Amino acid sequence: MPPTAGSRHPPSTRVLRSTLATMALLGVVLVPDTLVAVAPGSVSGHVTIKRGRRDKKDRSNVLILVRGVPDSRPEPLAEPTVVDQTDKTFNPRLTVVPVGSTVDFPNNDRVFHNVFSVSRPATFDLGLYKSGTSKSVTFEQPGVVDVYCNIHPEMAAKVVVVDTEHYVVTGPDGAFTLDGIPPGTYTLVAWQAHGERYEGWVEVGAGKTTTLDIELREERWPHDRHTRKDGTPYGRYK
Ligand SMILES: [Cu+2]
Repeated sequence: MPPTAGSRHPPSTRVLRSTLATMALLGVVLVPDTLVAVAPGSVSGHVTIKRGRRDKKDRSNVLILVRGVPDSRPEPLAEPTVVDQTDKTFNPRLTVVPVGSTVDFPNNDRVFHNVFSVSRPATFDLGLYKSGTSKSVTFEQPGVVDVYCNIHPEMAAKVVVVDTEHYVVTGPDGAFTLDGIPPGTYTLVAWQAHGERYEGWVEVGAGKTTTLDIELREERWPHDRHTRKDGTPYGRYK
């Protein structure tokens, strides 16, 4: 006879076992909320960069990020970050921002510039603007955004928009540490503006640090050819 609703009979041992097995499969933990929090882990390591046969001394500007961490959407930067234009150069050439952040592009040069991008994550044209003025872009989509000037072909910068809070950009020593990652198996990406990238699994244990050394090969900067904002090649200019 099937049990009726409201039956006082406890479930059979077999039913209880299979329920527990299902809960285990679903990752349900039968402990009070205060005990559920699992100690986060870390990933740390070093990046080395090969240029030709040599190890590059400056190992900065490699973006390291961990993909696939649940609930890892970042907060936008509280204040805009700045990509300056001086001596017909963008400075810095690489900027990494969390999605939703704003970047200011002040013109501190003696000449006019026209900052634009035709990259899919952010297409914009700030138009010609003079020394001492500034324009801004808010980056809403993750991805790599190539920023150029429509007048000066040698002006090139990249804004990388990330949709995780688990990222860091290396300094000259190439060391990196990412803390506060919940235990799990994720994809770790090491990306540089020009050259090889690395992508591999990383296992993060509760309260543990996973170490990882990465070697990347660099290409020359800038190696990419680009057109003006309307798709035509740059002509001669004075
Ligand atoms: Cu320019």
